[in-house]
Amino acid sequence: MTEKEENCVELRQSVPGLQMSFIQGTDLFGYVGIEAVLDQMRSKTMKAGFEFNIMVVGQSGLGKSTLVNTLFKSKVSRKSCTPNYEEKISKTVKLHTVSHVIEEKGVKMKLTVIDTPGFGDQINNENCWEPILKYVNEQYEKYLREELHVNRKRRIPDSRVHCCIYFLPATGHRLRPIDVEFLKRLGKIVSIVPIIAKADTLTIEERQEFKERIRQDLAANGIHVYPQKEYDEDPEERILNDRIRESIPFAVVGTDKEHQVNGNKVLGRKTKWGIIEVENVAHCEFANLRDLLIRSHLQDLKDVTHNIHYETYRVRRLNESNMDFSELGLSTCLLLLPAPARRTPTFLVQSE
Ligand SMILES: Nc1nc2c(ncn2[C@@H]2O[C@H](COP(=O)(O)OP(=O)(O)OP(=O)(O)O)[C@@H](O)[C@H]2O)c(=O)[nH]1
Ligand SMILES: [Mg+2]
Repeated sequence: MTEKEENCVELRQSVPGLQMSFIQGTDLFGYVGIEAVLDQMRSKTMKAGFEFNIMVVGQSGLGKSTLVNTLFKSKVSRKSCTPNYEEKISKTVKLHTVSHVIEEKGVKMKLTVIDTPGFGDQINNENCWEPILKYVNEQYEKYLREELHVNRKRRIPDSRVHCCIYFLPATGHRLRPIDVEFLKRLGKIVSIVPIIAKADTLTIEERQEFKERIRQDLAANGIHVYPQKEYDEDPEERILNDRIRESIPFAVVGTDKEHQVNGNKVLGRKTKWGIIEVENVAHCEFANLRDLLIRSHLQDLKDVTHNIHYETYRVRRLNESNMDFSELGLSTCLLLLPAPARRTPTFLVQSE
């Protein structure tokens, strides 16, 4: 019996209702070619490229710029870059964004890095998170306005923050009050990935204990970090994400220097005692962070931003009465109806 025939028998036994149409389908017409849609999607994505916006938050000197450069193996966050957005909203925190197009094997990614120099650097850091929350919400607002416009663009430019990497200093203690205050607020509107910066300053035991204490503090303060359990889509994803949740926050080391180790070029930090290899999982958890952000969860970060965080903003905004829709060329009466009624206008008519 061929493999195909074996599969048919198996299917006939397990799904009696479905067996005939399936068997007829394969026998009479053979291969249909539905899977080719994957190639079509791939070629469309390659042509169009995609946007990925990443925010880095943490005190001065914690290695934010170095880590972004380590992640994308380029001088993405170089100080000499001309920023495409710079706003000194408050006396303390500035926001500084730089965009780059990175191309790899024909896939183009427009990467925007939002840096937040000055965060938490003052003696009095009261409300220092305000400009950051404002920036995140402004990007949702921009997207919403584009989406609501009568003559909207075919592809809405996406400046929404897909991920915020939060740098914790390697103190070995616990979360500080500023971390708790900031993460509590930001976790409600954006996906946060907390990391322990400059982890080479901790011993293995200190690192493990610090990670454990941070996880306890995050849970005790009801702080949501990425990936959130509630948004796991299936058991397979849950198993993978549980493993990530168990090792968060990643203890990372950054560098923009290469060194020779056993004849190979590696990214590393040279110390008197040897080379800390940034991408070596035995030395630090940089590779886990890179894999999460780029190799395994990049699309999910974009999906969570759109389907959860932006959606929450959109629903709240459309239920508010101070939105000026006239400038978008829209009738206010339709949009100001409560969200469920807007989706099912027939129901409204029937109940009247
Ligand atoms: N030991 C150690 N030093 C690091 C690490 N990452 C960066 N550094 C060093 O820390 C210093 C500050 O790094 P930056 O990347 O400029 O820090 P930053 O957070 O961008 O600082 P601001 O731009 O001032 O907010 C540099 O001398 C880096 O070489 C690390 O993982 N371990
Ligand atoms: Mg910097």
